[in-house]
Amino acid sequence: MAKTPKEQPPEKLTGITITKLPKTAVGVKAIQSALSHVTKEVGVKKGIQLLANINQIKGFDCPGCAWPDPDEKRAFLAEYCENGAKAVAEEATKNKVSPLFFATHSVEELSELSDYEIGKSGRITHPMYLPEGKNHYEEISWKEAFNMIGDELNALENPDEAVFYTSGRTSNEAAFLYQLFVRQFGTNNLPDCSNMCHESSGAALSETLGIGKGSVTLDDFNHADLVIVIGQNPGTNHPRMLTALSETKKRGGKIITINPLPEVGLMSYKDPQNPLKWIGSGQQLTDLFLQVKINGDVALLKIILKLMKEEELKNPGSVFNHQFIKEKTAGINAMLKDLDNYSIQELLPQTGLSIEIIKKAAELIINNEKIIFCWAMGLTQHKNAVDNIRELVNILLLKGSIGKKGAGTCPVRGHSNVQGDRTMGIWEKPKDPFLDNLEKEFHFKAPRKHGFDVVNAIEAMHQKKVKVFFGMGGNFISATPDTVYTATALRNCNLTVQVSTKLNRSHLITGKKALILPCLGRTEKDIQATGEQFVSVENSMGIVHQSKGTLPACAKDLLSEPAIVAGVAKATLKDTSTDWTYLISNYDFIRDKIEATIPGFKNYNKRVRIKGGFYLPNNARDNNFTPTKTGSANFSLNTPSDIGLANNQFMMMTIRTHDQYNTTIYGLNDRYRGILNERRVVLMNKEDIAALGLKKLDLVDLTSHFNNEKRIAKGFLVIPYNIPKQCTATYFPEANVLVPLKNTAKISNTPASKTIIITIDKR
Ligand SMILES: Nc1nc2c(c(=O)[nH]1)N[C@H]1C(S)=C(S)[C@@H](COP(=O)(O)OP(=O)(O)OC[C@H]3O[C@@H](n4cnc5c(=O)[nH]c(N)nc54)[C@H](O)[C@@H]3O)O[C@H]1N2
Ligand SMILES: Nc1nc2c(c(=O)[nH]1)N[C@H]1C(S)=C(S)[C@@H](COP(=O)(O)OP(=O)(O)OC[C@H]3O[C@@H](n4cnc5c(=O)[nH]c(N)nc54)[C@H](O)[C@@H]3O)O[C@H]1N2
Ligand SMILES: [Mo]
Repeated sequence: MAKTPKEQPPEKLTGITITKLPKTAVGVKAIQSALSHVTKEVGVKKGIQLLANINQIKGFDCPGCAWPDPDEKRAFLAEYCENGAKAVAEEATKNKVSPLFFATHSVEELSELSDYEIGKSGRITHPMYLPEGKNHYEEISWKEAFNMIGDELNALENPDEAVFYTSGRTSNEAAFLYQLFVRQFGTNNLPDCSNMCHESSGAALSETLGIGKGSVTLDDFNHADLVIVIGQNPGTNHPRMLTALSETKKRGGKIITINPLPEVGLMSYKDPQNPLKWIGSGQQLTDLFLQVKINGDVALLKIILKLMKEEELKNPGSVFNHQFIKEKTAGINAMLKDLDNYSIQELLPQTGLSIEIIKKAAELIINNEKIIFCWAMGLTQHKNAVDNIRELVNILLLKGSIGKKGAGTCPVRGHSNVQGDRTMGIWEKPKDPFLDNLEKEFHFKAPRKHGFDVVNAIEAMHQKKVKVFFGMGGNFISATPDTVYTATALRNCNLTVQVSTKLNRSHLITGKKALILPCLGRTEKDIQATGEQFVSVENSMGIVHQSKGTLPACAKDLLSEPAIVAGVAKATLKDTSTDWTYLISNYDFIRDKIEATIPGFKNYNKRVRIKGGFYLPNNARDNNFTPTKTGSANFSLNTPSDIGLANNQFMMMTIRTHDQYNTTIYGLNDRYRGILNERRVVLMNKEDIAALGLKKLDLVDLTSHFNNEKRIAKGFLVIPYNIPKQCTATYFPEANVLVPLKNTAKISNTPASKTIIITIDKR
């Protein structure tokens, strides 16, 4: 009988080095670091070929993040970015995971490796099958694999007993076909990584502005007076955004940063596109840094709103944009009145800031009109995450800072096509008009009952209500909260299927039976019956454009994601009238169907071939808020955090290092934070360390507290760091075991992975 594989990386420490914090981000060091990753993974020649093709008009879309490319100017090394280069190197690696690899390594043995080591094993080359009770994957043919999935799905009592997860790299074409198959099969169980990511932004923005996406374009950064970057670390996670921020600065705009950590990338930066600037001290980006406490953002924004109101009462017309408010918005009086329910005195301790520095921020907001708010996971992964985002919308609405050049909302998306996947219908809560269109075009009855999101899917698997899990990309066990609980949930399934490029822990924590279906990556040529294909993706600013791989497939048995969906659909659906073989023979045919069912894609095949792609319609950008329930942009009432910490408790946020892509660990260095060769660390304030009687590099165990439940993660090194008191930081995914499944954001149900209450015990 096989032993149970480990759902978590081992506790093993790797030999930490602590360095001084670098003074600037990017510059020569970044180029060196990228080149070393690329040459290690793919060699010099292929490396240069790859780097020259990232984000070029005719190349592939960088799988690194969803930040847009400039419409016109692109340098030879494209929109060069260290972490983009690492993402590409990771996919194009020479290392292969072959049937022989699986024959010589048991699942249990592989699970003892760290996530870093698992990922470095390489690209999966053949479809693989793990039979019940066995500890080694075996090779299986595509036909047998598809039939097994079809049989298992058709044996369910109800289509709602299966869930179909998507990670955000899947192309528009693959995502559209996938949701079509899932809905023809009969369920809306389409959870996706968005549920753990920007779902809170979508919820807040739809309610207040009538569109779940951001409103700004890249060009708006050239016109903004003030950019506020809140809850985001672009130096690591969206490095190309630093170029846009630097443009804002060059044109005299100001930048406010709101973050518990002084992230190096936001503080100072050297333009990688301009070698003359690689030497010297770099450009200072942030003008005003507010080192807020974790989850103190609503309190902070509320104080700013109160200061704005106060000033407006003193000098009517000096702060608020009355014309905009009158013509375009609803609910201002209730919002202003609600501010009286809070006093600055009471709000201030939650922020950890002085009133003087908040006044400086308020002044910048009061004195400028073209304001952009940028944010990411620092706002979306809290219990009151939707409040965070609605509160910043309140500020923009008071100023009329939306729907005009140089102003608006900028939720910076994570995965490179996470926004496109949602546009294509990857959503557990589809709207009726979308389903109506699908029914009309494809002649079937679409399910109307809303499906499971990520958290509810885990719950349902745990309760054995769901028996088949299908993952289109991603790494479900490591990306989701509550690792131990989620592992039980996955193990309860009869069959788990992963469509993947690289080996990850989700291939090791499986249902009774498991399949791995290896697919082509972004960087690779996709050849179908009518020849070479390209796919399309939508970036964070709603531009749809082409992506075309340039490398030969890393193994001959790989299929594209659309071909895998077609294979599963044909093996599962008995009476489908959709011609799946025809649709995948030429992706233009899939795009024709997208055009027929989804608004904004008129002349898709023609426009996607235009250099740089095309913008999707965006009502907020056009200063039109009629799609909201009231027909106007809505002010909202929001509540600060209600979490109280006991004396010995700390707030913990789980964040990314500079050397990872979500659960893919590129390396062990967090260079910009000066922490090298170790991931099991807890960043703490010096005074807190002293108060606990601890010292630098002590080994501690972390316990999280939720309701009356406790979760433990063992073996972390204490790192003194510039972080507010009672705040701590650990890295995702090592700390996910501490994130309680039910500790989620109101409305969006996003796991609150940045507000975990912990206690810290010395070993
Ligand atoms: N290289 C690289 N690029 C990536 C990714 C990656 O892993 N690696 N992941 C991609 C994905 S899917 C996403 S969603 C994005 C993630 O991009 P980010 O959201 O930038 O990623 P996180 O590391 O989660 O960082 C959150 C930031 O918010 C701050 N923060 C945490 N809590 C709070 C709070 O309560 N208030 C405020 N104001 N700030 C807070 C943290 O200090 C940190 O700087 O990046 C995408 N791009
Ligand atoms: N504690 C904590 N948890 C978090 C977060 C956090 O900040 N803190 N962040 C959350 C966020 S924002 C997100 S988006 C999720 C991420 O959740 P996921 O998207 O599920 O995770 P990834 O690590 O991005 O997935 C990596 C795997 O995707 C596969 N892959 C890569 N490229 C392709 C491809 O082109 N096609 C296919 N089919 N597979 C591919 C590879 O096998 C790789 O191992 O994690 C969430 N979890
Ligand atoms: Mo994300």
